[in-house]
Amino acid sequence: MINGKEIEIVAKKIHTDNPGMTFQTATKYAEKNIINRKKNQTILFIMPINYSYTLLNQIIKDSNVSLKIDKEFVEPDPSRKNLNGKNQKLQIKKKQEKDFCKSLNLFYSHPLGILYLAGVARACGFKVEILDLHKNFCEMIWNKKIKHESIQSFMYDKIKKKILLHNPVLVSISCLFSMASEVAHDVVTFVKKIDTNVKVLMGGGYPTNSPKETLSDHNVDAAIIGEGEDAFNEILCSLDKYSPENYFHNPAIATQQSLDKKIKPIGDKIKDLDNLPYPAWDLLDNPISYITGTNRTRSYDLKEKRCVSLYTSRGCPFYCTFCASHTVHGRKLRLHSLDHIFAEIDKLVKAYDINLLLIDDDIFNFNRKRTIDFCKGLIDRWGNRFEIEFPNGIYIPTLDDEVVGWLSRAGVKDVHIAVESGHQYTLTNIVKKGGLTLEKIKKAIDILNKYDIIIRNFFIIGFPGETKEMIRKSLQFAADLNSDWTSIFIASPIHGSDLYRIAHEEGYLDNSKNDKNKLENRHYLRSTLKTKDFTSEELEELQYDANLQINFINNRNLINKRYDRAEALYGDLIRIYPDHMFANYCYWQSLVGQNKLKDSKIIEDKLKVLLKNPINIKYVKKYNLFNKEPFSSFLSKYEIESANVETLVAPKWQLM
Ligand code: B12
Ligand code: SF4
Repeated sequence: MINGKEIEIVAKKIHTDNPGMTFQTATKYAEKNIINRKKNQTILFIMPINYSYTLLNQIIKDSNVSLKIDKEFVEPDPSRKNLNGKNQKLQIKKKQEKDFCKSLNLFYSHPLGILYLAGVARACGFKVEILDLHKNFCEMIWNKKIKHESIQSFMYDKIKKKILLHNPVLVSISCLFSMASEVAHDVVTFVKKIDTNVKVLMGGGYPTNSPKETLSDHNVDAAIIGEGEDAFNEILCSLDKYSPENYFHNPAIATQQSLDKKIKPIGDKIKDLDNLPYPAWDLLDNPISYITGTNRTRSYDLKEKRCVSLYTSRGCPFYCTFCASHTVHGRKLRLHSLDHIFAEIDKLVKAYDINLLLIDDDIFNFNRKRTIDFCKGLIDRWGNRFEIEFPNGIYIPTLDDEVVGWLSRAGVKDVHIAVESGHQYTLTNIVKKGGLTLEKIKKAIDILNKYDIIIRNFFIIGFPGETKEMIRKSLQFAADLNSDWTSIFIASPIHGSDLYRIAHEEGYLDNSKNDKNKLENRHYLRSTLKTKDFTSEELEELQYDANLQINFINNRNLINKRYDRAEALYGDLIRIYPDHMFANYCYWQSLVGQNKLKDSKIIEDKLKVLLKNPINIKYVKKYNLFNKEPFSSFLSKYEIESANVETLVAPKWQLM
C-alpha cells in the first residue's frame, strides 16, 4: 500500500528533474516509480552497431584489422586462450597500400531515442543500463585494440558481460535504419542465447517500417511502432504479467500474435513533448566523448568541443520522396517549448560544460520566429558560449537575412543545407521538396556567405524520372554555387519512403547484382535503382566524378583564392583520409597560395609517394592534371602514357 505523502514526495522529485512535465504526469510516474523501485529490476538498452555487414566488411578492410564477419557464429569456447585476451592473434594486419578513394568515415552519434526511453524507464522506477555497441565498435577499430576474432564474438562478449552483471528483465534494442537490421537481429539472437527468459523489444525506424520482418525473428517479443515512449511505458508497467494478448488494444505494440490477428501496427506520436521525461544523459557513458556532427571532420581540438544532440521538435509537414522520417515522427510538427529546451541545455552546461549543440530536428527552422527566439534566448542566457550545427541539414526557404543574422550571432559557423537538387523540375515534381526553388537556394547561399558561414550542401541524384541530362544540370548547379562543400548522395529506396513504394511498384529495384537490394544494403552511398534513364553503375560514376570535380578539381575556395578556408577544409580531410591524393593536392594548392612553402614542400613529398599507386596516376591522367604543378615535375611521359584510364571504375563508397 503506498501512501499519498510518499507519492507526493516522489512526484515532486520527478517534477523538479523534469520541470516541463505537468505535476499530474509526475504523480502518475511517481505511483509507478514507488511500486517498481521496490522490485529493483533493471532495463537494458542496446544500440547495435549501426552498419550493414557489407559496410562493416569494407571498414575492416580499410582499417587493416584482423576481424571477420562470422555468419555461423557459435559461442566461443572460453578455454581458448585468445578469448581471454591472452596470446591474441596478430591484431593488426600489415599495412596495405591504400587507395585514396576507399576509406569510410567511422563515427558515433548520441543514441537520442534510447536516452528518451531511458528517461521514461527511470521515471517509472527501474534501474537502467545502456550498452552502445556502435560506439564501442568504433572505438575498438580506431584504437586497433582487437580482442575478438569476429564482429559477432565482439558483440556477444559485450552483451554477455552486461547481462550477467545486471541481469535485466527487459532488453530494449534500437534499430533506426533498415540497413542495420541484420546486425540488430544478431544482437537479439545473442541476448536470447545468453538469457532465454529475458523479454526483448525492438523499436526505431526498422521495426516501424518492417514489423513483419522484425517479428519473423521469434526472439523479438515485440516491435514498437513509431515514437516509443508511451508504448514502452505501458510494457514497463505490465512486465510482471507480460503476455502478447495484453497489448492487442495497442497497435503501437506489434507482436507475432497481433500480426496473426491482423491487427494493423500503427505508431504513436507524442502529443505534448514537454510532458516527457528529459533524455537520461547522465546514464550515457561520457556523453561528450561522442564524435558527431562536423566534430568528425573539423580540425579543432576535439577536447575543446563538448557536444550534445538536441531534438527540439518532432515531425515534418513535407513529403520529400526519399524521406522515411514521417513513419516514426509523423507529418505534424510538434514543438518542445523553448523554456523546456533551455532547461535541458542548462542541465547539460552544468553537468558537462557543453559548448557545441547539434540540432537533429527534421525541420528546426520551419518557423522563423521560433528560430529567432531560440537564438535570442541562447544569447541572453549563455552569450557566445555555443557553436550550433545542423548535421542533417537546415531548411532553406526560411533563411532570410534576419534569421541567418541571428543564427550567426548565436553560434552557427558551419552549416549543412538541404538543397537536394539543382534542377527545378526534379526539386518540385520528383523530390517534392516543399517550397524550395533554385532562386531561394542561391539567395540563401549569398546571405550565408555574407555572414561568413561555411556552407555544405546536400545533393541527391538518381531519382526515377530523372534523366542523365537532368542529373548533369543539377550537378552543374552545385558546381556553380558559391559554397564550401557539396555532398552528393544517391537516391536510396529506404523502407517507409515514397521512393521505396515507387521503385517497388515500377520495378526499379536493381536486383541484377548479388545482394545489392537486400534491405540492409540500401543507403545513400550506393546505387540500388535502375530506370530506363540510367543504370546503377552510371549513377555511381556520375556521383564520384562530380565529387572530384566540385569539391577538389574546381573547388570554389581555390578558384576564389580563399586559401585560408581551403587550408582548413582540406587539412581536416587529410586528418581523416591521409592518403587521399586529391585532398593532398588541394591542400598543397592552398598552402602555395599563402606562400607557406615549407609546409607545401612536405605535402609535395607526400604526393610523390602517393603517385606510386597506379590508380592515382590514372586519376591524374583522367583529369588532365599531369601538366599542372606539382604533378608535372613528378610524372614521366611514359608513366602518363601507360596509365590506362579505361580501367578506372568509381569506388563503391563515396567519400564525404
Ligand atoms: C541522427 C540521425 C542519424 C545519425 C545516427 C543516430 C544514432 N545515434 O544512431 C547518423 C548521422 C549516424 C545517421 C546515419 C544514417 N541515417 Co539517419 N537519422 C538521424 C535522424 C536525423 C535523427 C535520429 C534521432 O536521434 N531522432 C530522435 C529520437 C528521439 O527519435 P528516434 O531515434 O527515432 O527514437 C524514437 C523511436 O524511433 C522509438 N525508438 C527508437 N529506438 C527504440 C528502441 C525501443 C526498445 C523502443 C521501445 C522504441 C525505440 O522511440 C524513440 C523515442 O520516440 C533521423 C531522422 C529522425 N527524425 O529521426 C535519421 C534517420 C533515422 N536516418 C536515416 C537514414 C536512412 C540514415 C542513413 C542510412 C543514411 C545514409 N547515409 O545512407 C545513415 C545510416 C547509418 C550509418 N550507420 O551509416 C533514415 C532511416 C530510414 C529507414 N527506414 O531506414 C531517417 C529516418 C532519416 C530519413 N529522412 O529518412 N542518422
Ligand atoms: S524536409 Fe526533411 S524531414 Fe521533411 S520530408 Fe523533407 S527530408 Fe524529410
